[in-house]
Amino acid sequence: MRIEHAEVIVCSPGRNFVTLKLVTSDGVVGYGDATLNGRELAAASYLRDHLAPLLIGRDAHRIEDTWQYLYRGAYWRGGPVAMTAISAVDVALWDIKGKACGLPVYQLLGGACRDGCLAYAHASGRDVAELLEAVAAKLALGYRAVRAQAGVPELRKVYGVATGSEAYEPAARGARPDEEVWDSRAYLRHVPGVFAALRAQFGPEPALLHDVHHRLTPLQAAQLGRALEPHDLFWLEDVTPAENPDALRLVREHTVTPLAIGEAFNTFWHCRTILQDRLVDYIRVKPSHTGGISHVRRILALAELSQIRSGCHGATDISPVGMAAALHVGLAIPNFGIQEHQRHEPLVDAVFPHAYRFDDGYLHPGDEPGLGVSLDEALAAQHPYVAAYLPVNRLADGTMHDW
Ligand code: GCO
Ligand code: MG
Repeated sequence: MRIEHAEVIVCSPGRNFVTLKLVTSDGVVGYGDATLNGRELAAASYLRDHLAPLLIGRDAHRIEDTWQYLYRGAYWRGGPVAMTAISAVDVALWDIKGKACGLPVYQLLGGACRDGCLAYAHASGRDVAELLEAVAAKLALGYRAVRAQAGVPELRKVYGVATGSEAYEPAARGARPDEEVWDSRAYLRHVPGVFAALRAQFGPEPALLHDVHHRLTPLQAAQLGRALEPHDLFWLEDVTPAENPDALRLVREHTVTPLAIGEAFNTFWHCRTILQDRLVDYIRVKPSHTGGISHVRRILALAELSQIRSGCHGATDISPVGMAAALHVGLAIPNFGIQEHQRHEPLVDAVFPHAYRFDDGYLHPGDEPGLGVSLDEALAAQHPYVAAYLPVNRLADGTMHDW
């Protein structure tokens, strides 16, 4: 079964997605997600101009060999653009293998280790009252775990907090990124009270998560972790900038609040120190940006040896193809932790009809052969690419800040 056709489809049904479509000599179609938020066209070009021509004529069943060929074969290894493109090829080949065998991908990965994947929803509010309502709404939908983000009184706008009645979307359409103003001290003063209010309202049972988006120094992160200890967080995410795992050592020494990191990692090499030294409790690598199902599976197998669990990134920029891939892995690994579930808008679900489903707090990938996701190409074509960016973050004096 040879790969006969490789095509990159960029569409924007409300937000941008890059999808790889592979077709084999037997007519089997496989999809992979190559969406790189705010840098979509770079990943599309890497795939279209550099990888697609290498795929034609290859044996579609040789998933691992193709991964090695694309990763080791390139002198310029790693990085988000290349790894997102390789991820899409890998995921599309697992989709094809599943369809060729008539089995859902999770069966090829060893079969289900659980009945469903615990999911966490997003809730946010410009103030605490609004956040309490948003969390109550997610619990009413059946979620047992909720990520809570709140506006900070001194700050006009905070990333991760919806500005109106609509769910927040990480990237905003426009030719340049929006600029937000950040103040770590104001944020640190505010957050512990937010979680005290959430526990007072909802009691000890719901799992509560919080995302810091890489904005603190190690000492500030340690202070926050400690201040949140009485409120029993499921995890505190991305407390310090992602590229420096050593920053987490100091955080770890001073707090027992569980930590998560990894949504911006693209190979095992970003994870090595963290896994070896057990610097976090949850690792957020996912098939879409971290080398596909093949590479994520390896990282998570190593994580298991350090009692670290998975917590796959599942924001709206992970397409339904990427979500399905994460769910097949999540169902099959022994050390699954939790799956982020920022729901897509109905138009996205219409462009990518899928078998995965949410029920009573858990996601299940479904039992269709392959990933169980398809692409309505005619509908996708009605929604062409629109430039959109994640915001940038400055301090009050104009200094650029991490996020
Ligand atoms: C999360 C996130 C997202 C990311 C976005 C980047 O869901 O945990 O941090 O909002 O910033 O997915 O592309
Ligand atoms: Mg995050």
